Amino acid sequence: MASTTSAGDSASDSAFEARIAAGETIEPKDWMPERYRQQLVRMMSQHAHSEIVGMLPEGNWITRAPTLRRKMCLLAKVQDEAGHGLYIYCATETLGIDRSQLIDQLLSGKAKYSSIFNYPTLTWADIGVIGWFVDGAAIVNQTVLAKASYGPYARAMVRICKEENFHKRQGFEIVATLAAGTPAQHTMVQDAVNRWWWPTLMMFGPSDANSPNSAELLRWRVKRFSNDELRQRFVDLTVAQAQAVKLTLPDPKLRYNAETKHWEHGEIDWAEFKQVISGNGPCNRERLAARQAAHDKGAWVRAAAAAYAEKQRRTSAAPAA
Ligand code: FAQ
Repeated sequence: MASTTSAGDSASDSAFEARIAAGETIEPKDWMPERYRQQLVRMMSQHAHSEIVGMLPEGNWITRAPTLRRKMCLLAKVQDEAGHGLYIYCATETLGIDRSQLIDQLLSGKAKYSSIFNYPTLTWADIGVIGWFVDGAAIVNQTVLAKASYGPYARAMVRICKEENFHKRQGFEIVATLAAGTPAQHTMVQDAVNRWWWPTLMMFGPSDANSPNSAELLRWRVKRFSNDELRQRFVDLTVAQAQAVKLTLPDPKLRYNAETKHWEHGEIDWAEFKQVISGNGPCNRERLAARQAAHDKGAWVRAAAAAYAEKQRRTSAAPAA
């Protein structure tokens, strides 16, 4: 478990900052400032919650996948997301917080999860676009987090990114198939692109000028690039992919700047983002209600585990006959 001491221990603080500056990896038993620990618990638990809540919009389509192959891919993808959530919960527990506390924070609304999972999946094309955009954005963000200063988080990201690559490919394949299909299929996938583009850009978080956590996280090398830098990287990668499948990104201001060699995009609707992260997005209530119902249904498992642990404790405490 992580060890911290109260603020003001400047020798420990300086030694910690020197380790970060030298690019060292911080491990659970190493000393760390309490604030570093808290920031990691916040960010990692929100990430874990996102993976788990993120199963809901896609899980909704498993029974309606159009072919057996598509169903198998989607099933595997959704199961992978569960695994990602579990790795990241385990990594967060190394910081001295229990998973049940983290789940309570999610269910009480204290902890956030990614804004993107509060939008509905209206058609099969949404499943393709989620793989392409949402997993594509997650890869851009998480490839960098694989170099984060906290070892357990960074290591979890390595495997997760490998799986996210499969997720993105299966999504892009669905999109490319629909885009080259009948006019009705092309219209359906263009509609999904129109609805998911802006919410995907919001996944990267508020603009740098309005990102209260970034300075600290960048200084401690948890984040290696800012929210806007990663968002830009995603836009630059995705424009060419959209062109390849003849789909239009819904931004009339999108234009290539030959000097900066970047695609400039229009203004993000930050009012919508604020609404979604404050619990008022299209599906926030539905998502939390689904998580709460799953949690309630699992109560017997937790009770059985607690009873078994109690039995083990009694058995090991009893004197040998
Ligand atoms: N949604 O100061 P910053 C995936 C909050 S995984 C909701 O910039 P920070 C895989 C932020 O928490 C997707 N809230 O914060 C998959 C903070 O509030 P707080 C999840 C957001 O931490 C695919 C406040 O705004 N990935 O997709 C969002 O420096 C398909 C101020 O923001 C991760 O979690 C948002 N989009 O930067 C699964 C990656 N953005 O806590 C299933 C790890 C910001 O102070 C299906 N996380 N907020 O109350 C990160 O990289 C960072 O935490 C950011 C936010 C970039 C998300």
